[in-house]
Amino acid sequence: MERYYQPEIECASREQILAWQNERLLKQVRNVWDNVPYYRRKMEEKGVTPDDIRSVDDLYKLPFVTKDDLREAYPYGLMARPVKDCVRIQSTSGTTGKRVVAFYTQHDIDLWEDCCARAIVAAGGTNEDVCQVSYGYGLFTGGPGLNGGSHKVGCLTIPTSSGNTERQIMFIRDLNATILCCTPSYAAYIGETMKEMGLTPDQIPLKAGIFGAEAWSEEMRQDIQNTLGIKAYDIYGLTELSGPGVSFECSEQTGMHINEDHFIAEIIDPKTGEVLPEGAQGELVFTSLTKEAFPLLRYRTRDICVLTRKQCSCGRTFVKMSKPRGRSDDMLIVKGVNVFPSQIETVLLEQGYQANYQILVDRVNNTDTLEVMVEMTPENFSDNLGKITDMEKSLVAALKAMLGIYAKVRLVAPKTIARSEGKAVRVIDKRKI
Ligand code: DLL
Repeated sequence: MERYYQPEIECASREQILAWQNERLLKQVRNVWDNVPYYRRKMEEKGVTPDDIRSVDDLYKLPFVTKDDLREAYPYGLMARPVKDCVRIQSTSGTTGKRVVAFYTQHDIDLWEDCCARAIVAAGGTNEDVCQVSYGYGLFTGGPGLNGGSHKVGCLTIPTSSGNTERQIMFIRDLNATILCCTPSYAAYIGETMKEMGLTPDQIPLKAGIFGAEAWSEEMRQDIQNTLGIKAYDIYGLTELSGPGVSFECSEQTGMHINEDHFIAEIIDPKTGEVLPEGAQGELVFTSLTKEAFPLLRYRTRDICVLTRKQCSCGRTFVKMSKPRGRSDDMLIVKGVNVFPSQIETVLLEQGYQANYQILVDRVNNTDTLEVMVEMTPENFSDNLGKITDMEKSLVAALKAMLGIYAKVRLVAPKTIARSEGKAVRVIDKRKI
């Protein structure tokens, strides 16, 4: 039977959800106009005042906020509350440009942890569960967010953070952990290590995993479910909007319910900014309705996905987003063709490989080159050159069928590619260097 953390909210009628959104949106727009000079300037530039926003239908009138705005306003320029009201910051890893720093009041943290608690209960969690949180702790939102959610549900929480994989497995087994929270790539690595230790799924007490923070394919889900003997649930979020728990998967495992009492989602055409109808693929844009310290209106995530309001068998009424196909800035354009790393991953897993791969893009004599380095698995490993060439050829053909372009394939021995304990680095694009 499906269980909910806050059933009266998660299963509210559409009218009720819309009523909450309308009321909170008006309040939030007035709040940023009054308290954030950066926002007021952006709204004035677009010729819009709080009086122009009377309901969610007027959302399109508001200007977008982008990562560039966050950089420009860094660090305090988008805060709607004085520092004395804030109790925490979290931050992104800042691999591209300046870090994003997000601020939280105690109330912000409370609501964020509720969102994470909804995800844990949707994955079957109760106060009888032991929840191991193997996302990184510290500035990254994964550890603190799921840790807080786990406390709210009343699970016994094991805050291992990431790394030290054998110790992770020791805790899972010794303390009978039933729920594992980490990135999907780390879950795969934990599974691989368990296999090497001779452990079969029935010797592992886990029953569910809550995996997110990076794109992962359906095939990778199957792989992790089989290796760990669990049901694997997706969870999505970003630092700018608190962290994990913006949306989460239910038992149907067909996309993530967006916590619409806190966030309004839109899909736009990333090129024109035009709002697209339900079912169309485009860039996800969020408006945070309840955040006090660091509210964002129409924030462009760069994540590409599809929204659906089709009734869900779990009983939740929140709109669902598909797994992000990738980020618009992760999308590779190779010889003019759009390539998402997730498409390559799908092919590799369909062909019996695991998600241990790296994509190398370069430009030689003014022509783009695409190379996929893939590990053989212990099962299909061979050191016979003829056999390896045959295996490479068959992958080249499968990739060509999926992508429409030639990708060179280089098979390497198991354990050649570095494993990730957090977000995996899949793409090395030398053209940018
Ligand atoms: O990754 C928050 C998080 C932590 C989500 C733990 C889920 C679990 P950032 O580091 O700010 O925050 O990165 C946000 O990661 O815009 C997406 O591109 C990507 N992302 C997050 N969740 C998913 C997911 C955290 N389930 C960026 N599937 C987002 C695909 C995801 N991509």
